[in-house]
Amino acid sequence: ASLESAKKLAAYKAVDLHVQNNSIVGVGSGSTVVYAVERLAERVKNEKLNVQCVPTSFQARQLIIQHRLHLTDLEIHPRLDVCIDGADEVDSTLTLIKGGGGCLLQEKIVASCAKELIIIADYTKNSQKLGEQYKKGIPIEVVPMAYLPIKTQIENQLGGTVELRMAKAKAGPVVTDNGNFILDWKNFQDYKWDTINTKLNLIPGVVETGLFVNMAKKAYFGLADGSVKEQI
Ligand code: DER
Repeated sequence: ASLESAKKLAAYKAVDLHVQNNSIVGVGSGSTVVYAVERLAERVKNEKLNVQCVPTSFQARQLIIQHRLHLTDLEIHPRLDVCIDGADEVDSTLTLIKGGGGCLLQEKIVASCAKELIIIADYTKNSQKLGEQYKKGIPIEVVPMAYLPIKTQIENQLGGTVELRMAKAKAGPVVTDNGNFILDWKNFQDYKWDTINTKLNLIPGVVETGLFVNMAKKAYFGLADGSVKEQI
């Protein structure tokens, strides 16, 4: 199966198993989630489901609106039944790297409000340890004025190299949906990720990290042979 069909398999399985009538659903960001929104819209139409969706980015918001799904937010629904989202890498303990698409802040907030975070991904995200397959670094959202001292502090305290994420379709750095910059921390060694997540979040100017520790309840990986592997 192609990478895209692997993504679709995982997305459909997650929507079919974790969404029911009256579900309040957190919609993640990225390319895999597109298939989940497609399946959600199909099920809402065919089964006349009452589902409301909380977006995790401008992209997710557009997907919800384009598929005529009911848009809501955390002010109306501070508690969600499920959040379905992608990941850049998943390790053997279900610790995630997220933020490859630059949407980690709202993703982590919405995921934290959901009873269960369900991850959908293709087989290239399924690793034993973080950094095995995903080589673009751990994303860290930072307040723009502080990016350089934060970069220096991470490199001095934790090693590796930290790069300011530059935009492709715009001159200068990537600016997130929240008006912040993204740093990508590469060549990191194997760490206790909950400790690292806390250390990083304590650095003044760090808004959030792409380390999702002890958050995911389950991950569905679409495999090359057309099957879906579940990891809990
Ligand atoms: O940026 C993000 O956190 C996305 O969810 C990313 O981790 C997964 O994006 P993909 O489904 O396009 O690989």
